[in-house]
Amino acid sequence: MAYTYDDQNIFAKILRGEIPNDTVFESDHALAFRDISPAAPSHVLVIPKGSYVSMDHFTQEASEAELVGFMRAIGEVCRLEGVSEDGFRAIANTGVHGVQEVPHLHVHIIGGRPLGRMLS
Ligand code: DGP
Repeated sequence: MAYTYDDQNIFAKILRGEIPNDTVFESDHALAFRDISPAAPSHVLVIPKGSYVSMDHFTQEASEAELVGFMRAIGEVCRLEGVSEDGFRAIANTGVHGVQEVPHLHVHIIGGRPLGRMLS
């Protein structure tokens, strides 16, 4: 599948500094910031700095450095948020069926309370 990236999406604007964000972690390849509508005491969005719509797009086209940088950023956020020990959920809502609102790849890191099962 060929992907078209909309550079007017909200996360692209955040990356360009056009919209403020509450940054938790930043590296060469990733930015992590607090979700505007948190679902739990800790709710951080981790995004690659490159223009990728989804995990499929990202893993097809990103460099090794981008791939590693993104995964390391997720680990950093978990440690910084203190959710590694008790656990958390990492979610990448994707496409229409996944109810993805913002068409820039993002992984939700949600934790800080028991989350219950979620497989529906
Ligand atoms: P989804 O694409 O369905 O995974 O959800 C997008 C998430 O992004 C949703 O939890 C709310 C969050 N969000 C939307 N707009 C903004 C924004 O301008 N700033 C921040 N920090 N979060 C946003």
